[in-house]
Amino acid sequence: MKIGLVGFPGSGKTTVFNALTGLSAETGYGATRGKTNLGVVKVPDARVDALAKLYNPKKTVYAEITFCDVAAAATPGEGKGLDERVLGAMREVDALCHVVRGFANAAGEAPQPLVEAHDFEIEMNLSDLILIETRLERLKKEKAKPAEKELLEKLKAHLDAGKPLRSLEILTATDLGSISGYRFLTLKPLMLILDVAEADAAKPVPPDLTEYARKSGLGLVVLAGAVEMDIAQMAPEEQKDFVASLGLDEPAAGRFIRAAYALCELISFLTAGEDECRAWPLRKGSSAHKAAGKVHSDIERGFIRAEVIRWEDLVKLGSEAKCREAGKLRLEGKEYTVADGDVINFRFNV
Ligand SMILES: Nc1nc2c(ncn2[C@@H]2O[C@H](COP(=O)(O)OP(=O)(O)OP(=O)(O)O)[C@@H](O)[C@H]2O)c(=O)[nH]1
Ligand SMILES: [Mg+2]
Repeated sequence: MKIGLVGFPGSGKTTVFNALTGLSAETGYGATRGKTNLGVVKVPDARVDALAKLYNPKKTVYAEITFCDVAAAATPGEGKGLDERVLGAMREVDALCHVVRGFANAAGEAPQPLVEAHDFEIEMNLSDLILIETRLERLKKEKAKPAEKELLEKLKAHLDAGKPLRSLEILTATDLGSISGYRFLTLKPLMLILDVAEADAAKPVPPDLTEYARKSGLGLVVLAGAVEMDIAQMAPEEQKDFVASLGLDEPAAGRFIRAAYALCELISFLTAGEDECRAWPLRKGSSAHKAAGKVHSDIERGFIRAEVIRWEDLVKLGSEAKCREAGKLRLEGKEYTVADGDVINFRFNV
């Protein structure tokens, strides 16, 4: 899963990228011009921590996602818009996190988060519209594919009304399949990240931005990018003390990473034992059979049963045997829909 950090030039994308990944890509307005930074991050997971405490395993493995700091516009001073190359790079990712500037920049410009969030949505909307119009022009000449034409006309009307495609509820799975090749920006899951100055980290989010996010059904995370970037550079022990001194339980980056993970419609199922405690990413709504395939193709092929325990029960009762005694271990078949936080032991035969 690749999640794009996107936004207007100088909005704080690379700063947030560093805060999330602990890397030190060059920041500063224009520093990322022509470059794309990539970083893999572990998804913090208290359930994995709790299981690892119980089993003391040789290996502890967290789920991972990739963040991509999508390069800013091509030339400095070109204005605030997004160029084709940036829009193209945005099409490559699975979900978008829009980094909105919430701090006064070096030029002394006050932040205008609501304007920025809205303008960015318009840029994406226009970009999708242009794709559709180009395609419709071609279809007109070909005089074929009436179904595709009809569908694209519907999408166009929705975009013309200023609405993102993700809010078009009439799309069926078949529709979505047939348009997946376009990689429409306004169809991708989207979340807002407001990058604020340190002094504003604990202040309430501007109500107009909260309202905008609520109305558009978008997640919203507030994060003091510059401080979080410093935190990410610290040794773990130092990090803990510093975060506590700010009055937080954990770095905001952790909260954000989990939100981005959920944005991609991913859940985690867990496996636990003396060898390894591990979180496995799985698309929400997937079957136990599919989950088995994540662990190993042999397990998928020879699937017999999934032994499922809720992680809370396992941690509370202390062992699989105790869970079995207490009736907290369930036997599930191939079709069982895996839930977030299920600890699964697959029985298989090859
Ligand atoms: N005060 C303050 N400054 C910040 C914060 N986040 C970023 N900045 C500053 O804003 C400038 C731009 O930040 P970047 O993270 O490089 O922004 P960007 O979106 O990657 O910029 P481009 O790649 O040019 O589009 C840098 O000088 C940062 O130090 C913040 O939370 N507070
Ligand atoms: Mg940058």
